[in-house]
Amino acid sequence: MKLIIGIVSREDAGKVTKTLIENNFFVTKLSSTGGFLRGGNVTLMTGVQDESVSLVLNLIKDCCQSRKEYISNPFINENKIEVLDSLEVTVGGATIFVVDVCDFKKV
Ligand code: 2BA
Repeated sequence: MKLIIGIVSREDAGKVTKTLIENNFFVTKLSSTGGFLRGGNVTLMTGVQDESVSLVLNLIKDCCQSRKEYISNPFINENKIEVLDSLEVTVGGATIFVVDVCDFKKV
């Protein structure tokens, strides 16, 4: 068994969750925050049998778009606030970890 941990944008999370449920997978949604952009994203956890991993990865991939985001970080230095030039980063589709599960129980 594997635990698939997918970090997706908030815009894509609803579609990913709906698709996984429609395909009879269990999913848990956690609100999360990206360390770099410090913006909200969503972390999805799905426990699946090994043979379903590639299907789940494809379902997530099909629902997630990569998009450009911009940050203009206020930089605070000796009580002066300067706004750095806006920085463009490409975010996603999805960042996915596939982890071995050594035990799984529902009690
Ligand atoms: P954030 O940390 O907010 O990162 C958003 C985007 O900023 C990243 O998109 C990447 O394009 C850029 N970025 C992040 N860290 C950077 C750095 N140190 N230098 C330059 N650019 C950087 P994605 O790679 O698609 O990541 C989207 C979100 O997935 C991340 O949001 C983070 O929440 C998560 N993530 C990505 N890689 C991860 C990893 N190795 N471990 C844990 N979480 C990860």
